[in-house]
Order: sequence, then structure tokens, then C-alpha cells
Amino acid sequence: MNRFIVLVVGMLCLGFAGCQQGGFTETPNADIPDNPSGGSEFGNPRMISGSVQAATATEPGNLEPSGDTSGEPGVGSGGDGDGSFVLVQKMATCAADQVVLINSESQRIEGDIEADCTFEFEPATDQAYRMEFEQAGEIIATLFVNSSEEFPNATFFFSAGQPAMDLGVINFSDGVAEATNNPLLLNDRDGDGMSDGADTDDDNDGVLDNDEEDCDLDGFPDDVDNDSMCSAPGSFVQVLSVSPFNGQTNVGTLATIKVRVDCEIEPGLFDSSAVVAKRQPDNQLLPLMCNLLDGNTLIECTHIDPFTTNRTYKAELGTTIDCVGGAKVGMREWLFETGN
Ligand SMILES: [Ca+2]
Ligand SMILES: [Ca+2]
Ligand SMILES: [Ca+2]
Ligand SMILES: [Ca+2]
Repeated sequence: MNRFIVLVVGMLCLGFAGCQQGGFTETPNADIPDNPSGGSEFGNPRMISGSVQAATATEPGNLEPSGDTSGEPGVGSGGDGDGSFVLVQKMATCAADQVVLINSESQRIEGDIEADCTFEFEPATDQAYRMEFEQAGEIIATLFVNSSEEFPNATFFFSAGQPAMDLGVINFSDGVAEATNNPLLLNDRDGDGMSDGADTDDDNDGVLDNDEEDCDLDGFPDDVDNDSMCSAPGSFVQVLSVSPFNGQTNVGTLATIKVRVDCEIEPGLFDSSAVVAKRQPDNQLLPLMCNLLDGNTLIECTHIDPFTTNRTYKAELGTTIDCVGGAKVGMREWLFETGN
């Protein structure tokens, strides 16, 4: 009888996601209580779930004559009927096979996307993350959490004390992943009742979200970036953040380059070729046309010729830029990689 109870409990556990961490490779934190719900208090894991687009792949070479019901593949034969063939192997697949969360120290929390294209896992709360999607080990898209805005942002702070985060369906387009349920609307970092998506100062530190500084340009603002190597700006005004961020991969070939600065740029002194893109390693220059936006605090650069696919580019703010009142933005450079 006792054996029977042990067996039943074991079987219940196998069917219960809370007894294990699903397909995720992160070792469960020993501090997490046995209660599989984990609670929603500070530091406990919080569930993230969602699903990715389905895609259909066909496997070439699996041909058999039409009308053949024998189940045997037609090998080299034309089929002795009308000579027509049908493609027998069509595989339903998912647009991505792995979801990865990357924190500001470049640590990865990886998880499988199941055969039905869904995923769910419980990363630690009170950290900033970037979410990327991979197919066969290659990054195919980065989740952008405010892609409709002038300055797209890939990082989001994953706050404690909130219900599970269901991202809904993730759609992919040109290296950009977009969730039907935006993580910014499912987080409230400072717990003031206003979601990060509606709150203009998510961490309530008095600095507006648009003005938070990312000194190493990796997409994680300083105050959530444990790995950041900040230095004093000296006499120069800081570049606050850039897009694509330093180290971004799978960047679209027509992506605009954006630079947010900590001053109002003097439009009369602004040079529309102030930012340049150089393909690596040959330094071939791609001409950019830059304009000022957002109260002259945002430089946006477009280009008619596309970036070369699958190459590293160096973006350069190659000259100092004059601000209203006489301050100057210092020179900066950073790298990103294009996709297919
Ligand atoms: Ca808030
Ligand atoms: Ca906000
Ligand atoms: Ca703030
Ligand atoms: Ca940073």
C-alpha cells in the first residue's frame, strides 16, 4: 500500500510543472520554497509563458508517385501511372526552437520551445532581461518591448509581486520579435500601481525612462547593469543610449541608427553626416542621412543602400556635436551585426 502511494505521488509530480523546471537548463534556486506556486514576494521566481509563430518546413527528396498507397517511398521510379509526384513530407515546425533570457551580465537562461510552439519558465525576478529567440543555435530575433516608439528598447525589468507574465503570441519580422502582450504592461518595477509601460519613471529615481543612461551602450541602463564599465563623462555630455545597441545581432539590413544624447542639440550646427556606419573588417563606409527628433535630443540616421547581410558594422559618432548652450557630445563608437 505504501509503495502504491509513493508511485501515485511520483506520477502526479511528473505531470506537474511545479515539480521541475520544465525543459530549462537553469538549476533551480535552493532558496526557492517547495511550494510550486513560488508565491509572488520579492526574489521568488515568476512564470513567463507565451508561444511563437508556427512555420511549415518541407523536407526535399521524399517523393513518391501519386496514388501510391503502399506506404513505400517510390525510389527512383517515375511511378508507373501518370508520372506525377507528390511531396510527402511536410513538417509543421515553430519559428524558433529556443527562447533565451540574457541579463546585464550576459548570463543566459535558456529554454526549449515545445512542439506546440509554447514555452514557459520561471526566471528570477528583480532583474533586467533581454529576450532572444533562436533557431538551430542562431539568434533569429530580439524581443523589442516598445518597438512602436522612436527609440526601440529591448530590455525590460522583470518585477516581483506581479501575476505570471503571459506574453501571448510572439511574432517575428526582420529580426524583431513582438509580443501580443507587452512585458512593459505586465510589470510595475516601483510598485506604484502604474505599469512600466504607462510609468514615465519606472524606478521612481527622478530620471525619466527616456533619460536613463546606458554608459556602455549595451541596451541595459546603468542602474540595472551590474556589468557596466562607466567612467566620468569629463567635459562632455553623455550619449545616453544607442540603437542598435552595442553587440546587437541579427540587425535588419535597412535598420535606422539612433543615438539619444543628454542635451538639446543645436540644429543650426548639426551635420547630417555626423554618424557613420563602417562595415568590418574592410571599413567600407555606408553613407547615412541623419536628422534630429524628439526635441533635438535624438539623432536618427537612415540609409538608402542596405547593410551587407551577416556582417559586423561599426557605428561612429565621429565628431563632437554641439548642444544648445555650448556643451558638446563626445565621440563614441559601437558594434552590431546584421542578419540575413
Ligand atoms: Ca510603476
Ligand atoms: Ca516607463
Ligand atoms: Ca527612472
Ligand atoms: Ca549598460
